[in-house]
Amino acid sequence: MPSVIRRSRSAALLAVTGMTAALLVTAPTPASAGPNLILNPGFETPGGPGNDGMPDCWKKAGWGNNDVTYETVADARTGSAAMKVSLGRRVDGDRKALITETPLCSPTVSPDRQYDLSLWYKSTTADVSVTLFRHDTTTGTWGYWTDLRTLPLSADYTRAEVRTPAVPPNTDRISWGVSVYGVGSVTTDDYAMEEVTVPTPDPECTGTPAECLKGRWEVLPTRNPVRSVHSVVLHNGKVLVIAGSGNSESMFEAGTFTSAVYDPGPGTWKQIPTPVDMFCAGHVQLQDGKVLIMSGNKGFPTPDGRIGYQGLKDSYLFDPDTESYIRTNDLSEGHWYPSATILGNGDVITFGGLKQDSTGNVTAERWSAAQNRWLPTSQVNQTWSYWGLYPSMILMQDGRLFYSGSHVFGNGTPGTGASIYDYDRNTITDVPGLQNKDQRDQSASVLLPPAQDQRVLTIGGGNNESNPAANRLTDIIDLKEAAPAYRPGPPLPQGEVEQGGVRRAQRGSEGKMYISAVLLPDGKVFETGGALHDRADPVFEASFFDPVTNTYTPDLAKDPVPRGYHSSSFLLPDGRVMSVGDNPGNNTYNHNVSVYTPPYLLRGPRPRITSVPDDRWNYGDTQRITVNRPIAKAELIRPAAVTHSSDPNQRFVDLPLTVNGSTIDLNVTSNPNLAPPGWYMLFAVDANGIPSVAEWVHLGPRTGAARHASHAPSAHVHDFADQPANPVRKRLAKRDSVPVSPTVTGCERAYGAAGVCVPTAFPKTVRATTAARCEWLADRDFGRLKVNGGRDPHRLDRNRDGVACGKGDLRPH
Ligand SMILES: [Cu+2]
Repeated sequence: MPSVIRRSRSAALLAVTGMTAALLVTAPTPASAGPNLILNPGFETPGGPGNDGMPDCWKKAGWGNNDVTYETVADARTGSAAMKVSLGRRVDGDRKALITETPLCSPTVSPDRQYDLSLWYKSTTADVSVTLFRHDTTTGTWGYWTDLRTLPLSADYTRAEVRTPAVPPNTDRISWGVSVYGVGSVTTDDYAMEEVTVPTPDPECTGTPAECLKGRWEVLPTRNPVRSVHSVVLHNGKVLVIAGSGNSESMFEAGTFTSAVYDPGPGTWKQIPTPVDMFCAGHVQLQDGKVLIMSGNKGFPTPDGRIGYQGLKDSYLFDPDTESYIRTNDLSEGHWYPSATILGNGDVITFGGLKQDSTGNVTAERWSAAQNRWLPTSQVNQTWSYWGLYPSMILMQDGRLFYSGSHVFGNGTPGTGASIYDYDRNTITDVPGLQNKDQRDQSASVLLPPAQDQRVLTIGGGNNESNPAANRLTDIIDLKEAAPAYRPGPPLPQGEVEQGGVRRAQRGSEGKMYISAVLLPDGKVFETGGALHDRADPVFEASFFDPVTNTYTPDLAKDPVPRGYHSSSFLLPDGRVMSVGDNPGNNTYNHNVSVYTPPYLLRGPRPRITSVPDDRWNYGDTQRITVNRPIAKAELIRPAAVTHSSDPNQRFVDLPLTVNGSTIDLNVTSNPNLAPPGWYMLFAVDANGIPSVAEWVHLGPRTGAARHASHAPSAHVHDFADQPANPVRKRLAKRDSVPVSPTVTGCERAYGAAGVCVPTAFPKTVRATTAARCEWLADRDFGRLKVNGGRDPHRLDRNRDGVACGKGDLRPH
């Protein structure tokens, strides 16, 4: 049963038949798609002199080392002309007939709208994709936008159709064509492009009016049984939380290491035997759904302040089926606070952190998916660079890594604070524009939806050593640019800060560190939690960032539980967001768990995915699902594996649609770097932004390891970040490590047990007197603080009785 949209499109195509001039066809049903926005859609109008032999409003395009011929042929589906693009010899690159990028020829579009594109084709190669370009109104230039789908081999004319994602901001026109990147030919005819209007029921508020605007929080009746620092959403919908010692020296000494699995269905927790102190390890989901955990805590800092935290070399897999840990081979060195990024072939790359002796680790580690083990250092490309702690390394669509500048503790890296690392060439290039790079400690960075747009947002941060008020800076970078640079975004909205039990509105440039940023199925980013200072002064504020408009929606409902250091928030498969943890300077831990219901779940019935016949997907697939009512988009969201505001693998991969009523064909990217192999949540979302409950699908080759991503032919990776503004960084000589101050954690070890964190620097607003400092500590429930090692750098033990802030210390001296 054809839908309204279907009918009007067939009508438009019928009307194209026999046309000989650039034409506009009006759809018969205004409730549905509009006119065909393509001029000369069937190549019937020849181009003038100077159009390089191409039909009117079409041009030759492409790049690379290959032999191409363009022919206007009589072998048309309708009319008397079609376009044949043939690739002979090919080393690299692609060729296409592209809509001429002039105001006359290229279709006008509006940001946030979606468009249905279609054409007829026959082919002798399967290395063919529909490629889009966009005209940016801020730069006045054309650039690559996205590849929407691949076209299967077809000897006879067949119709290909695909729905675009929402048009990005600052876009007024687009151009598109069929890219050929394999040897063979593709003949195309009868292009069409129509604006999408998806009929959806009027949303009806099922909560209070305020809830329908701002969403609502609930604090769960059950509490988190462990002092968890790490949260991983498993492919069975359960949540693994890992504490290890949970930053408790006494638990460390007792060898009490914990983790737990939460089952959102019954709302139950199960404790999991935990072999080592995985406190401040790294973690990432592998392609088979197991969680790879690397490093952890080998030892707490010594009381004399000479040695800081020490990193384990141990590594484990967590198996969601058996809910147990399996030991792997060791890392070559310890990495307390490592990064962990999964690559397009399923390998994992890890940088940074502290070694077994508490020095800074300069060795990169690589987990081989094929060998199921960590590779020896000699088999891993090394730059001997120190990337700091939890450096946020995001996989780019061409396989390079973008270091966003988000990190944990202290200053940013030397240079601009952000860079691109090319593993294959083993080069690092600084990227400019990150604001205040030395105050991005525990900022949050996310690859914005959709991943195909290759834009990264970095929010807030502070500096736990100098301890300024955390900032509200926002930086956005478009990695598709030839010379990408961060540009300032809108300031983070402000909320209320609680200081020593007193709440007040934030002011001036006050923002947050310890921010959680969660990608939602409607394509927005939910940011929540955070604090103003080093492990102190929680900020109650939450907002949405919309990547289409580049704006925040401020003043959402606020998590009633403070969520500062060692907190995390993550998307559940039902579309809600769960938040756990808070570990302030006095080293208490908040075991309350809260769950946010976004407004999209309070606006009437949700669309439902009624069938997913195949849950094992491969790259370049077209996968058919059915839904119970019209949807506007669908996507894959990689489940969270988050700690310390950092989840560089979090991504939202758009699935361009081919819609036929309630049957939807999903066009899966052919590029593993856009969606590394593994389990994903599949959401279907209606035009009101209401998502379905997720279905779990596995993306990746059905057997064995993924073919090496860089060897997969790809239409469009050539013009990404290939003309960087900065030169490649000078190679460093081989070295063992870099010195890292034991105070990197922002804690003065002269006071209290390890894990307790008297700040190395008090906030600027605290006067430099014993009384003011002791009052600040008392207001934050630090309790009795022993003075360690006879040092008293903050002058808190004036009477030298070995206890800070005692009565005798506060009397005038
Ligand atoms: Cu930590």
